[in-house]
Amino acid sequence: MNCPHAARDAASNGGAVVIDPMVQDLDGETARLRDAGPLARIELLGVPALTVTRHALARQLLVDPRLVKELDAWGLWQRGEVTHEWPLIGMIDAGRSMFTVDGAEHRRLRTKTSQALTPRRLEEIRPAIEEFTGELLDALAEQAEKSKDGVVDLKSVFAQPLPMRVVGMLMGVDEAEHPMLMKRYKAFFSMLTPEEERLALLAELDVFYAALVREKTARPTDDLTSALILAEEGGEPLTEEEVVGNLKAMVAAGHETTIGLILNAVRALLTHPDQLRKVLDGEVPWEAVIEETLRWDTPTTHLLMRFATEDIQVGDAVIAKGEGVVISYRAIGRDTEQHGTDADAFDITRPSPIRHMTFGHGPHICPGAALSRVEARIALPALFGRFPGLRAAVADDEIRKLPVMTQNDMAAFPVLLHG
Ligand code: STR
Repeated sequence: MNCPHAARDAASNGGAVVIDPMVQDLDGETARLRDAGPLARIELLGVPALTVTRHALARQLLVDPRLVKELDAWGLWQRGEVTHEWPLIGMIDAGRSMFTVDGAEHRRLRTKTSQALTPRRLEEIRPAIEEFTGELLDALAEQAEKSKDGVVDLKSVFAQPLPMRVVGMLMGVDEAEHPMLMKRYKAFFSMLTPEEERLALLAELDVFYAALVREKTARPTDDLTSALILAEEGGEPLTEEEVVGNLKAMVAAGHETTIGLILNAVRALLTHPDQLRKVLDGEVPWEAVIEETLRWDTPTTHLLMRFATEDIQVGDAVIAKGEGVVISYRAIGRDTEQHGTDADAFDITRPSPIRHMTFGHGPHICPGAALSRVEARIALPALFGRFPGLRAAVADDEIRKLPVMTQNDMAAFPVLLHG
């Protein structure tokens, strides 16, 4: 690799937007990306890529079969200019699963998971999600009681454990393992984690998931992991590697992204009290809060990565064969061509339905979309119902993002439960 971790300025890299690993100014960076055009040049820790910053272009490229997930199609990887030393490689080289494969094989890997996550099937687990929510609201009250100033971290006590419990239940991961998993994923996503440590923790996770898959093979239960193992009549069963790949994709995606949805919605409502009033008065449905949060403050900032298998003409520009293409969902949510000149404003009264693209588009569209909506639809009204005086314990500009390049992660969200 040329100049791996050096943050070069725009002048020395042909005007590419350098993505800040410390995430010091997410709104500024989102605006710069949008201003850099529909297909912007970016630099990710010294590695050049293109990124899509417009809704319409993403809609087109996300169904283009010339863009593939297969890492071996990446020119920089073929030439050894990107290696496992690049801190973001784990976002792409995540094992064989529905996240990393295209075409007919992708359908084979994905079908069972998407069937298990339809709104109808999710009705069956709604009572369990409500129960987890109630328990975690109790935990919030307890923690606030214990702290001398009444301040409690809404992230670590509520928004983080809830999605972990839900995806854990769905996939059959024992509750005793949840703290271990949350700790490892936190380190995986953080740019401050030393590279050896990141590689070691991924290896440990692989050992853990492989053991779980073997256990479920020996003693299947009624979770999705067991369903993925069991051969379909007439169909080609998934290999152990494929089940492990899907399992880890589900756990990583299922808990990481929904934390952001819940926290960003609470933050947006607390900083827009007039809109919170409308929701609590029943004038605007919770669904509108959820969809507007998904558009305005996307849990995923950038999704890595697809590769061009041939030259692709895009307007006057060309995505050259072998180039890497990122999808910048946060910029896409703020696309003025799609959402109007006030795209930067949080407004739950926008004409419905809000056509955002936060769950992606095309064959890889998020299979967990309905699940995350159910979780947020339960968690948000329950939280504000139990603590109507909920407010932030720090000024909004004191809320820090974690040093995570691809995800929109708050470090913590200190709140007071009673206004
Ligand atoms: C994290 C590391 C891992 O072991 C497996 C995966 C595959 C699924 C990925 C996940 C990753 C990172 C977060 C992703 C998720 C799919 C959806 C989620 C990209 C690489 C989003 O942020 C949209």
